[in-house]
Amino acid sequence: MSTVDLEAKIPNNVGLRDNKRLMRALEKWQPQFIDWWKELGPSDFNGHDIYLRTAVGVGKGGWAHFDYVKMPDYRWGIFLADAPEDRKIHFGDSMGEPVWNEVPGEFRNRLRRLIVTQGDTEPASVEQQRMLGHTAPSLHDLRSLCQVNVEEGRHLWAMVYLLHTHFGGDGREEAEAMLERHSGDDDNPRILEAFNYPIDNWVDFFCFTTFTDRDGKYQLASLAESSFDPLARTTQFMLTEEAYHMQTGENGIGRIARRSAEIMKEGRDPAAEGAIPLPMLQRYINHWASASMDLFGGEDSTNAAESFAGGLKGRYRESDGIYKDPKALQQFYKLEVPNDDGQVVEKEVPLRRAMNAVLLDAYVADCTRIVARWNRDLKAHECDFQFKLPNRKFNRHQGVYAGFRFNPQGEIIDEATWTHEHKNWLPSQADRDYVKSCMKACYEPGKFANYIAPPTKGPNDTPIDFEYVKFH
Ligand code: BYC
Ligand code: FE
Ligand code: FE
Repeated sequence: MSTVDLEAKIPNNVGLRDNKRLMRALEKWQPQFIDWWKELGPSDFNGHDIYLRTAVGVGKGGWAHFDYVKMPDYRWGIFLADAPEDRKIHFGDSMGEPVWNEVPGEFRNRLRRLIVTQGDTEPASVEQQRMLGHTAPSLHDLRSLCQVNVEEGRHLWAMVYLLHTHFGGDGREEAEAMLERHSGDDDNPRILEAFNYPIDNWVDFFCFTTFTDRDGKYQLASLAESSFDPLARTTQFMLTEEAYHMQTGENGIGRIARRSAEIMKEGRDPAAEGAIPLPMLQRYINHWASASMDLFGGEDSTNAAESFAGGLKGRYRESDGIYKDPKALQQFYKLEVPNDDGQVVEKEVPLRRAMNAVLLDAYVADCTRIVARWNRDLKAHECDFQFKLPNRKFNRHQGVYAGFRFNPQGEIIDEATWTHEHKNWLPSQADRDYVKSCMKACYEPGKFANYIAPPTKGPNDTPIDFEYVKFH
């Protein structure tokens, strides 16, 4: 078991005290991070006392502590999950060899690229969400937003730790660049597309935490299989925090849908009273589900093949031994690919090159379960409307379906049909204006904006009228 040092300037279980050079480097980065938080984070809520969870260790059960804290005073720590000392590489070309504690030269660039890409998404999401507190539908939701934001900040710390510790001077430069790229910036945007889209209302936020944080879950899970042990253990621990982010999204969309269903059950129209019509909610789901599917990269990818071969990035739950061929050299993946004649044909791709598609399969199955849960709740409220996860071919900007038009059912369509129909499938300006008009802050304990039902329970067994955020 690792020892946790909570007294240190940067709480950690990585023995920072014994590595003065690293400690100094990170202590130099810390004020830059705080400056970034104050400038580009949820800065208008920096003076509030917020009931937040802080990671304080990695043991099962007791890993977190709840208390009131002002966000800039949050104790962003560096934690690696415990792992067996003799862990072995369990997939790819080097199977059976001991895992690495240092970065092998041949994989240095590829690993750095993966870590930087992962790290970049974390502050990006905080930037995207920075104004949302002003329209929080309740104190409960305002707290959730702040919780998600501080933890994404910690995830940035997790990646910056790896860069500083294992990548020398260029790692330190990459750490600084994390605070220089900005979401939506014309000249220096965030790396992945979805992290440059605005999130300025709570429908976007709950869709993002449902679908985009869930991409985070699958990417982190595949990095948690890595042969580079520090990366595996860091991402393993990040997953414990991620569960709450996805729950925030799933519950948020579920509560908005339930509120609309309640209004409809009484024979009234959600659109007439500032609630969200369900077909409109479906369009936001379509937008964020498809944008999040793009985050898996191309379905046929040599990058993915090399990351797998090198043992840098495995499949979802690779270490559970659920795959027949841990080297993935024998099999092919049947991929549906559009050809130039506008037909979708099946192509056999060597399995290693299809690793992004394999991970996307696991993701789609997971999203399908979430949508089914929303639908069960709608049924329970005597509502006929049912949500549908858009087909993975719909509205894609990355991978083999990019550049073609598909409807949400996954049928290929021509440009004219797209032009005519897309406003029924993706949020239109009118939708955005309407949703914006519904966003009204509700800061009274136990009260909720009209478009959203209360949650069934609060975090850490708190009652729903708990004063999650103290305004002074
Ligand atoms: N947008 O070979 P390809 C999270 C680029 S979310 C823009 O097909 P590859 C979180 C790609 O970089 C999880 N560019 O894909 C959630 C490549 O460019 P280069 C984040 C894209 O490399 C919520 C080129 O296109 N973690 O944690 O096999 C809140 C060809 O790509 C996109 C990770 O992403 C895109 N969507 O796979 C907070 C894990 N997709 O290199 C946090 C680390 C692809 O030719 N990253 N491109 O210039 C990876 O594993 C891989 O980089 C990707 C792409 C899965 C993203
Ligand atoms: Fe994260
Ligand atoms: Fe997250």
